[in-house]
Amino acid sequence: MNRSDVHPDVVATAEAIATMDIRGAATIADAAAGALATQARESDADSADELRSELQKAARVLYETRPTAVSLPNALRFVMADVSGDDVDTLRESTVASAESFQRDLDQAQERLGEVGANRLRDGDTVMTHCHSTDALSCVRAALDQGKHIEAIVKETRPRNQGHITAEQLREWDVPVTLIVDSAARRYLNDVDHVLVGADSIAADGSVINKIGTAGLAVDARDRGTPVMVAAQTIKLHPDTLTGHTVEIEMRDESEVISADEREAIQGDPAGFTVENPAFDVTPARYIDAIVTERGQFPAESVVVLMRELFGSETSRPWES
Ligand code: RUB
Repeated sequence: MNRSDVHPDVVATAEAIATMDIRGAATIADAAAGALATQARESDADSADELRSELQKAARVLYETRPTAVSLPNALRFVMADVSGDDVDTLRESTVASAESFQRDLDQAQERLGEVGANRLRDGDTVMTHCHSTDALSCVRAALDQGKHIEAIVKETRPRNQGHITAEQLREWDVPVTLIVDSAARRYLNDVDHVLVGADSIAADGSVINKIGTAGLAVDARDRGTPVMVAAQTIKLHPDTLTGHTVEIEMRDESEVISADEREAIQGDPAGFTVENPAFDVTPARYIDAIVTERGQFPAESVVVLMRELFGSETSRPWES
């Protein structure tokens, strides 16, 4: 594909998503919508057809960054679905308006799901978090706004330590935080009232795809009798799973796990060893107590109904010609 038709700011956004300077499913969706608006606003296309082709190329560059969070393709779908115009200016304005309206809806959905999730949290509860999820934190924020005292045990989330971002945000809100290494989670599950995580994608069978380590945490939580709550806007529902597709799990570079120097130091035999770095895992529906969305709270097994209602059986792929 010729990337020269794609605005440099869009390419920069795509690179920031790929390198995780922009990360987290909702934030990625917001950035992708903003990038499509930039492409429309800054384009010097002479015709609507030319601008349409540029938008498709921009969507492709964004789509190809990270494979697991469905909020990215869903953002491209939602923005492009509301775009129309026979002349270039009308098309430009409608793209910008559609992207801005999508971004507004995203913010409102997060606020609304926070209120729903907060109703599950009681005054004095402790939550255990994994990774950094703005949807999950929205539930804590709303509970605090309701005047509840909430404490948190925060898993650091190797290899990229997104738990540190969660700890920082919670401390800004004056929430007492205990930071633990991932392998200490089971030890502390008796001390918490909820496991609270976000989602990158939710499949039609109710399984939740989230940061690697979520599935093991959920199994341990069930063993300990601690409820697992997933906070996820409906943009995390993966419509392709309605027709049997599975969700691709992103494999990331080994340098996130071990540096070249460390590898050198322990590589005794010439064949060396393999490093695997899957970024996400799949938690089956049976380990999840509730999925909290802006449309209310659902048992994981029933999200398929919501998915059909919101997406139907056919989904568009605006990044393809
Ligand atoms: C982030 C992650 C988050 C979800 C939900 O992974 O797994 O739990 O994306 O986040 P990464 P949000 O750091 O690899 O992007 O609720 O903010 O959408």
